[in-house]
Amino acid sequence: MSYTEEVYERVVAQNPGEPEFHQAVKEVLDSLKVVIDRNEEKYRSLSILERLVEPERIISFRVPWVDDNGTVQVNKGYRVQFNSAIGPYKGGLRFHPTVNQSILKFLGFEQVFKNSLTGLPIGGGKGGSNFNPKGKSDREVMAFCQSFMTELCKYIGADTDVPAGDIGVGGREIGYLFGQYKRVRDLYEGVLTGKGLTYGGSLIRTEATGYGVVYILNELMKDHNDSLNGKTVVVTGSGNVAIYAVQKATQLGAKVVAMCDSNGYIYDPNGINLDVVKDIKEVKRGRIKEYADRVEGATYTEGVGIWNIKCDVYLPCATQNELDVDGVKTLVANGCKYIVEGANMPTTREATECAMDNGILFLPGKAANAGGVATSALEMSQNSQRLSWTSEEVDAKLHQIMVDIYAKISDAAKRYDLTDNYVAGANIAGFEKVVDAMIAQGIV
Ligand code: NDP
Ligand code: 2IT
Repeated sequence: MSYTEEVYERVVAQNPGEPEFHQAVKEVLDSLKVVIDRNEEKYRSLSILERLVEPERIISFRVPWVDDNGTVQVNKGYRVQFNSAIGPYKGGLRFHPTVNQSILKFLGFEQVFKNSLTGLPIGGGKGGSNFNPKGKSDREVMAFCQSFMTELCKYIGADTDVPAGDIGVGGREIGYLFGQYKRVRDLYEGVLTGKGLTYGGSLIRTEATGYGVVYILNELMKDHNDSLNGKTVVVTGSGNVAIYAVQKATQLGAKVVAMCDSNGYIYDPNGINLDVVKDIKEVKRGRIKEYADRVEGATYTEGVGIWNIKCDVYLPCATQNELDVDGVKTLVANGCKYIVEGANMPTTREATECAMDNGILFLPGKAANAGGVATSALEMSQNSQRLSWTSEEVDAKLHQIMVDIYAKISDAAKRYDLTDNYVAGANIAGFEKVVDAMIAQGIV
């Protein structure tokens, strides 16, 4: 059995009941086999892979808070501090009822390679809670965030671990979390990113993940003598990543015709009116269904199946494993040529292979959505300098980072005779920097 297979079996045996974590580890280890095989003895002697798949630390805690009826609620809170070889732990917080240790370990593991690809000095981490912010009052969200941070603040800091947003955690939540950190620790520091612009946030951080997805898509298309201009695009989700992917794709001449949330999807043959989506989602915190009531010619379909809409480019920007083999087969049959992951691991393993086998050009989330965390790292730099940069400066840096990531993953794939396999390219290029730093720092 190869070293990568041995370590995968060990992960499955030692982390029972964590299917998402197993899935993320398997994809990375399968890609790394070609790299490990060339130097197996060295990596084995240092137990590099065993260390890579074991989080440095997992913090798990109780989060009690009082709801608007005066009832005491209790949620689970976590922070997975996965790997600090190249910098302080960095990664988002997810508040969603499905959050558990498996999901946060998969996200933390992916984050290690993603953060490495950005070229910036950030290690990998992830955290969150099974708290469901949907339908909660602002006061309830604040009470939850304050309780969550009262415990989490013992383990984070501007040079230790810097959380940010993810599903269910946006500007409102980051504000409440930052306020409580400052109050308890008495430190005004860049301990969180995605902050509001009046208290240390960076311009373009809100837009960064979605913009980055489209910037790297643009590089991929240029490299294949194609362009976004005139293309039909489907974007899944209607949260932070989806909204700004739609905005940038539209600016670059594409027509985005569909978006969704967890209840259903909208189709607008005239091209999505993003002002309406922003009002529904960012202002009213409503459902995507309302779009069809407000925009003439648009339709709403309850349930899954957004992949049935014909498109040239498909950008899954909602959640893990949202796109399966049947979805990909339909996309292929309808002539789709590009899948670029805005979400983390939105495509199942089988669906990813099916897409690549059918000639779809496929960019994995750890490369394609890295613009968010990269801009978080730019927020950290600005906080350290106690300065803030203009939106043009931040956007130009973000754009260059995405261009560089495309070059890195494309080059890594070519070096191993895997041209156009950007899944392997991203895993290999991400690994190379982390492993070099781990070896240099000894057995820690
Ligand atoms: P948001 O909470 O802003 O939005 C999530 C969106 O996805 C919502 O529209 C939500 O719908 C939808 N969604 C969630 N679950 C499902 C489901 N099972 N089926 C269909 N739609 C679903 O989160 P973000 O936009 O921040 O995150 C989206 C993805 O991008 C996640 O995978 C996240 O990890 C990843 N990501 C985020 C980054 C960031 O900077 N925010 C950076 C890099 C990656 P509903 O309202 O119905 O729940
Ligand atoms: O998955 C991700 O990269 C994020 N949710 C953003 C993390 C960050 O620290 O900005």
